[in-house]
Amino acid sequence: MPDTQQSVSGINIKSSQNRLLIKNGRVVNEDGMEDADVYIEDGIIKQVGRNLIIPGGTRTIDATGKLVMPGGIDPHTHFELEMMGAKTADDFYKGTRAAVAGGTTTVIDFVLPQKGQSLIEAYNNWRQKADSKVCCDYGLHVGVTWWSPAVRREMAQLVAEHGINSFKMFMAYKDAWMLDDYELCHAMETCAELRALPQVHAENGNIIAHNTEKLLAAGITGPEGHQLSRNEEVEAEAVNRACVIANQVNAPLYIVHMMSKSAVEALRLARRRQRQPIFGETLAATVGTDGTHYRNACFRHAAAHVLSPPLRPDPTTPEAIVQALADDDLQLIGSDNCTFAEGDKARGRDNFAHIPNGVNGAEDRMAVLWQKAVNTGMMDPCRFVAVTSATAARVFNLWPRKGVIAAGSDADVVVWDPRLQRTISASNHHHAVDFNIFEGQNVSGSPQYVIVNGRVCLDDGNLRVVEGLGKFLPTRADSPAVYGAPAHAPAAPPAHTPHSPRSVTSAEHTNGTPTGGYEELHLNKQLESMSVSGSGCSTPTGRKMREPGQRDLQNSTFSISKEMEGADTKTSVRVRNPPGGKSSVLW
Ligand code: URQ
Ligand code: ZN
Ligand code: ZN
Repeated sequence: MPDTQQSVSGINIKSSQNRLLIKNGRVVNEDGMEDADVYIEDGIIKQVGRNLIIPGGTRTIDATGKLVMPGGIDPHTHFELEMMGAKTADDFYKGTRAAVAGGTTTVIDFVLPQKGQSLIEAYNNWRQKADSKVCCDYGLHVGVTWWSPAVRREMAQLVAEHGINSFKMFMAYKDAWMLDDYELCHAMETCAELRALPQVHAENGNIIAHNTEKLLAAGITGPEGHQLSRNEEVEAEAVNRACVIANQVNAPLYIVHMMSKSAVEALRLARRRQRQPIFGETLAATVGTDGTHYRNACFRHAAAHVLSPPLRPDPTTPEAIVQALADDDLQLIGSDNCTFAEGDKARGRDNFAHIPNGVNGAEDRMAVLWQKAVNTGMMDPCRFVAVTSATAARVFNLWPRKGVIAAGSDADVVVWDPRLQRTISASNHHHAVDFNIFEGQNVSGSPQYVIVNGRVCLDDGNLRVVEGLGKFLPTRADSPAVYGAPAHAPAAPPAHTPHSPRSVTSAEHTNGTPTGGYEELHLNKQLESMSVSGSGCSTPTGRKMREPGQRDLQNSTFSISKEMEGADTKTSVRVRNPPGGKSSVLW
């Protein structure tokens, strides 16, 4: 079909492009798979099923042998970000173009105000940078990079008036964006009061600053110093501390870019003991490469891998992280796409602490995970959909508009060819940099078609994005995945119950009556939370995170090869995996 529409201004997509039928594919959602056709009209999925009645003139895509999945949601990007004296190479056009090429149809970027800057002003700047450029829908998190009563008021305004439901706090980047523990308490508590989700970058910024001074004084100035200044312990300590702070102020928590086995272990323990949910996000970089690259003799190569927290030299890390994703010890995978040109990375040639932090990942996130997780049999396609799309939609309150193939949802769809082989390379990727941290990796499985709001933007491998096609997605606070059932639901206690300490009366002092004050309340909460502890994450209302719409990894077995080859004649398969999410995948 010829492409007739390249600009979104006065959009006038041909009527045949308004109607699309994806036929003969296998629809994959987080909770199961079925052989079904998908009919799309005017950017919305209208029907999913067999023997659909379709108007004439509808374009048909034959998805025989392909998987039809919800478009990816990348919960962590940095497009057009200025940091460490440089600006990221991928702007909102090039970054979302790369994301769409890889099967991602929604990104959530971070507004990062400078210390002292108005959060609203920074938010408006981001909207201005993004709105006319994005090739797919996007949402925003806002960084709380300094603290004052004015910041608190602006957080409330952002939630009430600007569609923000998550705020990122930094425990690293001392003297730039870092908050101390007192400020973290206030910021997380404010999030809980607003029923927004606090996010943290978990690394101990003071230890990093101290280690950096010592390394530089010892003459270690190259990129290997970056990793040495912030080892696993530095990350794991901050993960634990962030969880403790969240627990103290009775807030849920989302930990971004978890990079190490130690950090995941700290998270696993915290998820067991805490009442409020904690979500762990890892990155494509973490599962797709490792920290041995910091020792590469070529500065350009090593510096291109610098991000924070760093990649780990322990070669067992990528597989352990994939396993954690499969086991629900981690819940999401993002890209943290934050690309810098070679010249900008070179700012740190004589001092690793000046190398701008960030790597690519928006384009290859899904293919890299598919290769490492599904092709190895560690994860089935449903869990793949959960960690690349559906869980982000739930956590950030975009579900079921996004993250699911269902009638009524936005037509953000990937037709995934599990047999499509390609080699990842900077020579053919769509990022604005000439380096790719996954260079030379062969992957089997990539998108053949990517549909963004009903428009075919990757068409049998040909990328035809439209600058400005995407829209800003306001995200409502009080996400049910974070704060439990809506307030009107019966029998659910308020999800966020602030501690209500009261002072001891003089009568109680004299006769020794138990006070029922803060400590007792706190203990009761801990006892209650123990009663719902287990492998899954529990919501504040005490129910398990996994709901009817979500699959249960603990009870599933699955063989995709049989399904795809048609050996099994069932048209609908509920996925069943043994504990640990293992499945036998034999392509
Ligand atoms: O810390 C981050 O998320 C951004 C600002 C920089 N990228 C990175 O190194 N992770
Ligand atoms: Zn960060
Ligand atoms: Zn980031």
